[in-house]
Amino acid sequence: MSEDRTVRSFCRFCEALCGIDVTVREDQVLSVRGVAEDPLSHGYTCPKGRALPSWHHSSSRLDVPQTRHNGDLADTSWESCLGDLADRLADIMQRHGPDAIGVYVATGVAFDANGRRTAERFRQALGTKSFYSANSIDTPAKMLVSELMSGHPGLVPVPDREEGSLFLFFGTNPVVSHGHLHAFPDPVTTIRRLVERGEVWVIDPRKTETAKLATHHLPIRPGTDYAVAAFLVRALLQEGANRAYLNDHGDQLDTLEEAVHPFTLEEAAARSAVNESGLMNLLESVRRHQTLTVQTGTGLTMSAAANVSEWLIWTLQAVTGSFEQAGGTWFHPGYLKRLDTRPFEPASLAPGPGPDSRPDVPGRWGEIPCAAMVDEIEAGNLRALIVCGGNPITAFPDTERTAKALEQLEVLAVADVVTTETTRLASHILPVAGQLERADLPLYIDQFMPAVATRYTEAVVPPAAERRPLWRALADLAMRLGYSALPDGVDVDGTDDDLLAIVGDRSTGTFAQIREQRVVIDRPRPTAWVHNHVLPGGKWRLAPKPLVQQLATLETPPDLVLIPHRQVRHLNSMLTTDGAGGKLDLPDLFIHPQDAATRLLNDAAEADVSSDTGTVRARVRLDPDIRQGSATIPHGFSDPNVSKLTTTRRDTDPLTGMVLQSGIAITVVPA
Ligand SMILES: Nc1nc2c(c(=O)[nH]1)N[C@H]1C(S)=C(S)[C@@H](COP(=O)(O)OP(=O)(O)OC[C@H]3O[C@@H](n4cnc5c(=O)[nH]c(N)nc54)[C@H](O)[C@@H]3O)O[C@H]1N2
Ligand SMILES: Nc1nc2c(c(=O)[nH]1)N[C@H]1C(S)=C(S)[C@@H](COP(=O)(O)OP(=O)(O)OC[C@H]3O[C@@H](n4cnc5c(=O)[nH]c(N)nc54)[C@H](O)[C@@H]3O)O[C@H]1N2
Ligand code: SF4
Ligand SMILES: [Mo]
Repeated sequence: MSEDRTVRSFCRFCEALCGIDVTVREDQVLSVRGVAEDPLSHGYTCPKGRALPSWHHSSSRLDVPQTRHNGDLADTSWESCLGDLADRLADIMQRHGPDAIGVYVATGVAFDANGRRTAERFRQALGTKSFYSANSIDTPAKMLVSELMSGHPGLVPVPDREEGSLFLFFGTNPVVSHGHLHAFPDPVTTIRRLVERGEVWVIDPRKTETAKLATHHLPIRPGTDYAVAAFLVRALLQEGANRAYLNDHGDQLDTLEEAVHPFTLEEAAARSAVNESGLMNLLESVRRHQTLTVQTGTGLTMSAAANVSEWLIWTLQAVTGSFEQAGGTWFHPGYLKRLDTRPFEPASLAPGPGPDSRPDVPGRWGEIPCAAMVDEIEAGNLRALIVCGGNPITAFPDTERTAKALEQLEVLAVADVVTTETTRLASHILPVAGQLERADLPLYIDQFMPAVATRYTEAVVPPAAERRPLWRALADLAMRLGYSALPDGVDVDGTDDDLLAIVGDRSTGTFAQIREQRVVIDRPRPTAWVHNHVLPGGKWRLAPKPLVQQLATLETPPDLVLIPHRQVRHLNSMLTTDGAGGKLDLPDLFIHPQDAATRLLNDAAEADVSSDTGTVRARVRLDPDIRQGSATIPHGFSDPNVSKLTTTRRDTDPLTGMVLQSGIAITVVPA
C-alpha cells in the first residue's frame, strides 16, 4: 500500500487562484485543503476548489483522442487524430486560405499558461485572422474604455484595499464570483474588513451576497448604471471635484461637463429607479470621503450601457482624483507582464474592420468578436474551428443556430478535459491535461492577482490515460502543417517548465526563483506609472467621442428583463452536472414574488420564459432579494439553456460587438 503525499498547488478554476494542498495516493487525487499560510488566499477555498478531486476523476473526463467516422465519434490514437486533423486543415487552407481556420480560446485555457500561449502562436504561425476569445462575450467594455481614455487597452483598475475607505461595487458579486478581472480570494473576510474601515456600496438589482455584507445597497434598474455615475460626476463638478488633479490629469473636461449635464437628481432617479435620497446619500459619501474606488462586473459589462457606464465610472474616479492615489484605485502592471517597465505604444483607438459576413461587428485587439462566428460559418468564410477550453453551445447566443453552424463546419476540433455539449458535435476531440496534470504560472491572470504577484505549481499528478498538455498537442499539429508554434529552443518533447521558464524569466524575477518560492509578491507596488508612462501628456481623455455619442442613444430598459447572475457551486458550464460537494446549483428562474404573483406563478411552478429569440422552461424560485422588474436564470446549463434567449442578430454593441446578456426583455407565463 503506497503512502499519501501532499502537493502544494493553486486552484485554477477562477481568478482567486487559491493556494491549495492536494493529497494524492498514487494517481488518485484524494482531497484539497486551503493553505493557511498562503499570503494571498489565507487558507480559503470555495466548494468548486474543494470539488477538484471529483472533477479530476469525473466520469465524463476525456481520456483518449476521438475522431468522427460515418457520423460517430470513435476512440483513436494521437497519431491518427492529429494526422487526420492536419490533413483536413491543410486541405481547407489550400482551398480557402488560412482565415477559413478559426481558433476560439476560452475560460478553460485562461488558466493554462502554456496552452493559451501556444494557441496564440499556432494562430500566428497559420496566419489566420479568425481568432476569437471569450473576452468578447464577457467584458470588452473594460478594454474599450481603457483604450479610449488612456491609449492603452490593458489597464486593470484595482481598489486600494489597504487604505481605501469608500468602495463602490457596480454589477459584481465577489462573494460568489470572487471578482471580475480582479481577484477576491476569501471574499467574505475581505468585504468585512472593508466595512470595518469605511463604507461599501453595492449597486445591483439583487440584494446579493455581497450587498448583504455591505453598508449600503442601491437596487438599481438593470442597464442604467451610467445614470448614477453621470449624476455623481455632474454634481461633483459643481462641488467636490478634485480640481488640482483635473488640471494636471484631465483633458476634454468641457465636453464631459456637457455630456453629463442632463443628469440632474430627478433625471438620474427616473432612469435608474434609485430613489433620490439614495442618490443624495451616495453623493454625500463621495464628497465626505473625497477619494473612492470602484469595481464593476458582468452585470454592467453585459448590459446595453456597458461602455458608457464603464466610462462614466472611470470618469468618477478621475474627477475625484482617485486614480493612482492612496485609498483610491491603482493599476495592476502584472508581475509577469510588467507593463510599468515596458516601452508603451499608444493604441490606434479606431477598430479594425469587421469580418466580411458582419461588417457591423468591429474587430479589436487582434480578435473577431464571438458574435460574428456563426455568421462567418454560415457564409462559408469559416470552415474549421479549433475550440480550446470553451463551450459555445452554452456560452454563445442563438443556441440552435450555433449548434447548426458548428455541425456544418468541415472540422470542429475541441480540446477539453470533459465531454460537453460542444464535444458532442466535434469532428476531433483532443483530451488534454487538466489543471492538476500540468505545471503552470498564471500568465493570463497576471494582472488580476490581488497583489503584484505570481505563483508556480508543478503538476500534481502526471496526465492520466492518453491525455496530453494542450501546448504539446497544438505544437505537434503545427509541425504536421509545416509550421512551428513553439519558441526557439523548446522542443515538442520538452517539459511544461521549458515553456514556463521563458515567461518567468521575462518578469522582474527569474523562473528559478518563482519555482523555488511558489508564491512571489512584489512590494511596494508601483505608483503613478499610468500617469507618468501611459497617459498622453499625463492626461485622461475624459470624454471620448464614441462614448459621448453612445450616451445619447441609450434607452430605458423595458419592464421585465433578464439579467445574469453566478452561483456558488458551478463555473459557467463546469460543475453543472458533477456538482461540488455532492450538491448541485439549480438553473431556476429567480423572480420577485410580486412579479410572480401578477403572472400567476407559484414557487416551484414551471414557467415558460421567452425573449423575442426563444423560449426556455424553468422552475420558478421566488426571490425577495431581486428587484421587481428583473429576473434571472443562471447560464452554463444545457437545460434550460439561457443562451436561447440571447441573440447576435440585434443588440450587438456597435463599438465592441458584445452581445446583450443583461437587460433582455422577457415575458414569463405559467408552463
Ligand atoms: N461561482 C462562480 N464564480 C465565477 C463564475 C461562475 O460561473 N461561478 N464565473 C466566472 C466568470 S467567467 C466571470 S466573467 C466572473 C463574473 O464575476 P461578476 O461580474 O462578479 O459576476 P456575478 O456574480 O454574476 O455578478 C454580476 C452581478 O451583476 C448584477 N447585475 C445584472 N445586471 C446588472 C446591471 O445592469 N447593473 C448592475 N449594477 N448590476 C447588474 C447581478 O445581479 C449580479 O449580482 O465570475 C467568475 N467567477
Ligand atoms: N447568457 C449568458 N451567456 C454567457 C454568460 C452569461 O452570463 N449569460 N457569461 C459569459 C462569460 S462571462 C463567459 S467567460 C463565457 C464562457 O464561455 P466559455 O469559456 O466558452 O464556456 P465555459 O463553460 O466556461 O467553458 C469552459 C470549458 O473549458 C473546459 N476546461 C476546463 N478545464 C480545462 C483545461 O484545463 N483545459 C482545457 N483545454 N479545457 C478545460 C471545460 O470543461 C469547459 O468545457 O460565457 C459567456 N456567456
Ligand atoms: S475561489 Fe474557489 S474556484 Fe476560485 S480559486 Fe479559490 S477555490 Fe478555486
Ligand atoms: Mo467570464
